[in-house]
Amino acid sequence: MNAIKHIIRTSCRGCRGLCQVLVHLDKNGRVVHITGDQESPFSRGHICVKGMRAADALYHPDRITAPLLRTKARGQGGWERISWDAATDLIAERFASIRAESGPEYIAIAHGSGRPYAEFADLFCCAMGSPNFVSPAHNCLTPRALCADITIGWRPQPDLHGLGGIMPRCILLFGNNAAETGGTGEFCGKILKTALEQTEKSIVVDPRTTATARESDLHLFPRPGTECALLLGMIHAIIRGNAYDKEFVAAHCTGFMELHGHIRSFTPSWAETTTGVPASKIEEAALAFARLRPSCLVLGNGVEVSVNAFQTARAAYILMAICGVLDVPGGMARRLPPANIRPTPGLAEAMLFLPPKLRAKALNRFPFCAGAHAPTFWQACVSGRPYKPRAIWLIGTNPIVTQTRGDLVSEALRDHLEFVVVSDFFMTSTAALADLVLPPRHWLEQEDVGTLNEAWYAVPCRPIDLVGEALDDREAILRVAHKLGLTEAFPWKSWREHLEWLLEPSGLSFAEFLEQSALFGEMPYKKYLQEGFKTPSGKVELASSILRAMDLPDLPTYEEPPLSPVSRPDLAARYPFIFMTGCKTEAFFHSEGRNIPALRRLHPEPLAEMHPAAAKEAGLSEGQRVRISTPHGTQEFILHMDDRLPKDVVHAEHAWWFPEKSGPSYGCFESNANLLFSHDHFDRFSGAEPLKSGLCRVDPASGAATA
Ligand SMILES: Nc1nc2c(c(=O)[nH]1)N[C@H]1C(S)=C(S)[C@@H](COP(=O)(O)OP(=O)(O)OC[C@H]3O[C@@H](n4cnc5c(=O)[nH]c(N)nc54)[C@H](O)[C@@H]3O)O[C@H]1N2
Ligand SMILES: Nc1nc2c(c(=O)[nH]1)N[C@H]1C(S)=C(S)[C@@H](COP(=O)(O)OP(=O)(O)OC[C@H]3O[C@@H](n4cnc5c(=O)[nH]c(N)nc54)[C@H](O)[C@@H]3O)O[C@H]1N2
Ligand code: SF4
Ligand SMILES: [Mo]
Repeated sequence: MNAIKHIIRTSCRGCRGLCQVLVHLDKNGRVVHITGDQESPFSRGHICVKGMRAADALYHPDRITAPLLRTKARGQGGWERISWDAATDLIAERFASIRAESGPEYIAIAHGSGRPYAEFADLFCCAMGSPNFVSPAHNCLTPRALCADITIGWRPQPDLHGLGGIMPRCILLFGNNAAETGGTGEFCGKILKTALEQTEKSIVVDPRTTATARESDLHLFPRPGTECALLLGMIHAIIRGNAYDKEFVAAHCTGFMELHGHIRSFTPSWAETTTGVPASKIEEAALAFARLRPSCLVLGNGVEVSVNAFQTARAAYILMAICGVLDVPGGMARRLPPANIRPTPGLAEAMLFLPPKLRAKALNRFPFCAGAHAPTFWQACVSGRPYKPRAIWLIGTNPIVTQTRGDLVSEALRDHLEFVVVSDFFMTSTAALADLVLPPRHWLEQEDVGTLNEAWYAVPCRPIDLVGEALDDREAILRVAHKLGLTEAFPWKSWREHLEWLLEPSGLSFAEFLEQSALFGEMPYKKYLQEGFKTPSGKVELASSILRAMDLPDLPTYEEPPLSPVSRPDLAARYPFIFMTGCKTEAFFHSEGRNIPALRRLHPEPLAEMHPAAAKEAGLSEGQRVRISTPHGTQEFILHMDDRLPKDVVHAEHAWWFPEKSGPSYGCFESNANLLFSHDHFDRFSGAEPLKSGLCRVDPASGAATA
């Protein structure tokens, strides 16, 4: 093993988290290994296998190291290396001519999940005048974030760090497996585990028995997709049990009387009928949450990919509010970022570049979905209705496998869009259909002021090593923006200059910032006593005036999933299992990691999981290749027995492709869970898709039907 010559502290960006890590280098400055930083107040030594193996992607032999221009027909391979200057010239020229000929909305920018370049990508899109920024946001974080904005005026974070000197007495994990995923908030798995060890009552609401569920004090197994009903039953139990915080409700909430009337019929017994969770357990969970204050509720992606995404979040925020846990120590905190650094301009600032007449051109039909709605966007590319986008720059996303109807996405990229640019480390199924592929810097190559959604700290990200001509995504965006004359939105000459601008109020240069371990925000609680809540009434709106003004129901109701044994008994006869997809696994970040041998060994095949008893009944055995069919398609997976699942539920992993197979598809149409959904069903508020509550059947891959 190589001798370690240096250790450099930096911050991992291998998922939506931001763990502080130590990178161990040899005498040539090459990364030898990466460990967790025990001194980090945020991640306290945590590191996952993706973080540990990050250098395997950095130095991967297949990594794209220079801009590549297509020389043959789309998808036929044949790439020519070109300079960054030529590449950025080409993008600027094509975008400028399409904007002049057709209008800015004909150009789209797509990005992936929670990436540090997302703000720059949105800003660039809006600055060009296009409302069509495309992302997984409709299925990830945005439904609950926009719901928090209209209900509370800010986005509550579970106070698992106990910054006010008090830890939560009750933690309710709701469709969230953050011990393995880190979730989408400002805490990592280790912080959650520590908080769970200290709490008096841990409650997990999850159809699967995750490791956290197994160790919890109370585990509720709702039928997938029904958790909004569960929350309504809990609110009923709390109000009927007189366990709500009357003082907080009287002083700081509107609409309690309407809620009181609305909730009357949503008894725990009603919720039992819908969710399958015994009424007594619903009451136990509700009363524990209300009485063991401070308590916190951690929402997750399990309840967000649902036609109830927005209403589930509404019910969850109402529950927090009536229990008086908003912005109290150990409850649901409102974080303030460090006051002495400027925030990177976010979506709100980006939208200032879009006058209402351009906003209205977004390929989006949902009121609580920002930018374009991804499925609507891909449909428009193929159908030309209401118009046909002409160009797209996809930055760090692989929608052929991560979004529904990859067949449509692929058709749009291959046959319809006139100009396709992809920024990615590797030649993915999506990148293989591009005209131009750009190599971004990996987090081990980036310099940054690292922050997260609603976090109260900023940590240094130091460049460790650089491979080939990789360029930071944000530097690439800046260069194209400047060539298009977008200097009002992008006044910084370079990415480094932007970082210096962020830090200016602190008096620190970027070099000086790198000497710090972190910058902290203050953490005063109960800020609403001075500031109120940023809603139209200045209070928490249990009944929402914004929804009422939009002619939408102002109190949450439950909608049965469109494909369920209840809504479609006719289909359930042929598709007897409830179908969940995309519970995240530790080794992979969505579609990433399949080409990293150390990660792939941990998880070599695309798995479909079912209970051993159900498999036995169907005559299926462990490791067998099976066909999963839904009314929309059939894909193949390897069967894995999982006694953590209910007998009537099947789970299939999402985002599989096979980099070892030949391009351009790299096997992306073989085990692609997202080909098993249609574009017929969406949450009518946010446009979220029911990816964790469908119907399916399972057959052996070779022939006869068994299920
Ligand atoms: N290792 C790894 N970490 C990741 C990611 C990754 O791909 N890999 N992705 C990141 C991203 S972008 C996100 S959004 C987060 C998501 O992280 P989480 O919020 O933890 O989301 P999931 O893993 O999708 O699902 C969480 C849990 O919800 C449960 N669930 C599924 N359906 C239902 C339901 O109908 N009701 C209820 N109550 N529960 C349900 C699942 O069984 C699962 O255990 O993870 C982030 N972290
Ligand atoms: N069926 C089903 N589908 C789902 C989900 C589900 O639960 N079920 N979950 C959904 C969720 S929550 C999300 S967030 C989406 C994620 O969907 P995507 O964002 O499309 O997923 P990723 O696999 O993270 O795409 C990342 C690509 O970006 C590249 N990349 C990584 N870092 C960078 C970088 O810094 N710069 C650039 N330029 N490229 C980079 C990687 O190599 C990879 O090819 O998937 C969704 N899809
Ligand atoms: S949890 Fe995320 S941020 Fe932390 S080490 Fe793993 S990949 Fe990196
Ligand atoms: Mo996500």
